[in-house]
Amino acid sequence: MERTLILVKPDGVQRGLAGEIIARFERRGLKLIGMKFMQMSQALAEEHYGVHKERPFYNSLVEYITSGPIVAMVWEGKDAIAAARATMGATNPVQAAPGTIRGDFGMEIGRNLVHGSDSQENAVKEVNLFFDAAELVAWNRVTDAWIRE
Ligand code: D4T
Repeated sequence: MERTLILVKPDGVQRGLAGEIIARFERRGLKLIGMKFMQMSQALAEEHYGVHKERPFYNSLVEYITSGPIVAMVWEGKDAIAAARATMGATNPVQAAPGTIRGDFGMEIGRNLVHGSDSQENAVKEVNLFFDAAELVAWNRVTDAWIRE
């Protein structure tokens, strides 16, 4: 079972799309095990996007992600990382397929609405960066038998 960190970025919240975005992961069959509404500090943003520090878009990326509240979530499931990224669509919304979050709601890479972990290693790091263990909830979902074989 994998876990992935998903963020509804500030544009998603400001545009009133948080519920719509959350619903897409929920109805896909991923299981929500942690969620908080928060504003990212400069320090948290710099750590989260540390891998992009030398890239030309780094400063605008940090400015964007700290510019307003976000919804941070942990979703769990078999192949959760790949499933969530497929639901999100390509990083650049212009290239994202219709039916994906970015393909349905986005126009620019710098306003791409959601973040999702891109590997198991990064998922573990990112979940730990945003959540304490006590903030994650282990629960039985009664519909699991109809979602997983
Ligand atoms: P995130 O991390 O936001 O889920 O995006 P991805 O995992 O899909 O894409 P990424 O790590 O390659 O990029 C991180 C973040 O930087 C923005 N970005 C990226 C940008 O503004 N300009 C660019 O040229 C690139 C490559 C978008 C996502």
